Order: sequence, then C-alpha cells, then structure tokens
Amino acid sequence: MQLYHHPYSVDSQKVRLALEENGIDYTSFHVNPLTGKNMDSSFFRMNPSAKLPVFQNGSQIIYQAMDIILYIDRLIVSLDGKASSITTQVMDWMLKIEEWNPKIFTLSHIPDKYRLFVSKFVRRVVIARMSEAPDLASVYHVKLRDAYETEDKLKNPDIVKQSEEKLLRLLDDAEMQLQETRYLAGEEFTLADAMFIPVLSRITLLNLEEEYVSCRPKIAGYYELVKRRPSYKKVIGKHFSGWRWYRTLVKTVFFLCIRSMFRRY
Ligand SMILES: N[C@@H](CCC(=O)N[C@@H](CS)C(=O)NCC(=O)O)C(=O)O
Repeated sequence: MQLYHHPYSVDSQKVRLALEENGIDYTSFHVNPLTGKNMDSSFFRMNPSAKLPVFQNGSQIIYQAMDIILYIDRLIVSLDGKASSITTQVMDWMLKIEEWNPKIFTLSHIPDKYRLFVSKFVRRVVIARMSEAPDLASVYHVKLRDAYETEDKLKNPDIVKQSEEKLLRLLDDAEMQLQETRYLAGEEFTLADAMFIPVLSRITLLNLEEEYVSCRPKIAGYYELVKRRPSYKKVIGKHFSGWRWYRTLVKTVFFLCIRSMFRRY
C-alpha cells in the first residue's frame, strides 16, 4: 500500500492518523504542493485533481481523505473480522469535520506577499508541465482556473468569513461534546478524532491557538490528551517541533527562490 501525502497537509494527516491508529503499514511518498510537485505529469496522470492525499492498494487508487478512511475501516473489518468502528455518531462527526475545507481559512491567514509568490510559482509550474505533457493540457487548465478562482475567493470577505464561521461552529460543537465525553464520539478514540486532530494542528501551524483553542477549555484539554498518543507524535508532533519544521521550511523556501531566480519550473 502506498500513500502520497505531505506532513503539513490537513487531509493527509487525517489519513495517516487513521493508518497509524490501526497499525497499517504503508510506503510513504512525500509530495510538496508548495513546490508544485503534485503537478508533475507522473503524479498528475494518476490523480488529475493533483490534491493530496492519494492512497494506492494494488490497482485500487483512492483520492478523497474521507473515502480513504472508510476504505481503511473496511480493510480492518475484512482482515480482523471485527465490526466496523464507524458508528452513527462517529460518521456524523466525520461528516461535520469534512464539511470544513481548510484552504480559504489557511490562505487568508498567510501574508499576501508570500501567498502570491507561491501561487505565481505554482501557476508557472502548471504552464511548464502543460507544455511537457500536451495530452494533459485540458486538465492542467482546470488547475490554472482553480488557482485564479481561489485568488478571487480570497478577495471576497463574505467567503473568508463563511470559512471562519464554519470552523467556529465546528469548534463550538466539539467543545460542547467534549463536556460529555473524553473523545469526540465517546470514551474511546475513534476515526472521528483522527479527522479532527489535523484541524487543531492547522490552527497551531497558523499560530492561532490562543484565539481558537485556548478559549475552549475542553478542546484545549483534549488536544493535550491526544498529543500523548504515539500516532500524533509520529504523524504530526515530530514535524511541528525542532529541526524538522525548519528543515522543511528552509528546503521549500530555498527551492522556490532558486527556481524562480533561474526561471526553472
Ligand atoms: N477533498 C479532498 C481535498 C484534498 C486537498 O484539498 N488537499 C490539499 C492539501 S490538504 C491539496 O492537495 N492541495 C493542492 C492542490 O489543490 O493543488 C480530500 O478530502 O482529500
């Protein structure tokens, strides 16, 4: 089994937590969307949305984080003969979490000059790949249109506000639930938690913990609790502290600057 992902991608983290919690082995391939690696024609041919994560088991390729997690659950059921861990309550939480797309919220918290630099770089990568693989041109055009549409959305304060409000509703619902139970769907860790933790880690990455987490004491306590799990340490913790974080950042910035300077996309 192979997983194409990136350690800072929210949807990739959801899947990796689910895999780790279930003790499933897989071969990991890092694809950095900030450097446009997801636009390489070999990856793009397999996954024309260019989005991460992508999970491959033999000839089966699955694209959406939620679909991959449901597949993992089915795999566990068939391998171990256990009942599915996805109860109605777990599923309700998974759907609620899935409804919040972190893209607009994230981009709206990144200073314009950095965001526009990366977005221009990625557009140039798409154009370069289009000329290398003309048979994929129409699909690459969809990605270009997506990039322009995202910039338009970011200029619309209503869209930015909606994304934030959706996150606030999710956090308020979680805070209420965590007054009753230890984890999101009861006393045990479930796949709903595997999907929720990356939302919190994105808030941390954007340096917004004070504003969104600390003021919700139950979520703050829950966050401390899940950070002690080996799955969290492996999938998120080790990438968020110390040299790994700086190494990824420096490598990405260096790659973008050098390539932009020499116009090598
Ligand atoms: N609905 C997809 C969304 C995946 C997604 O948006 N992934 C982001 C990273 S978290 C990505 O790959 N962005 C790069 C791009 O859109 O080109 C899922 O659930 O997996």
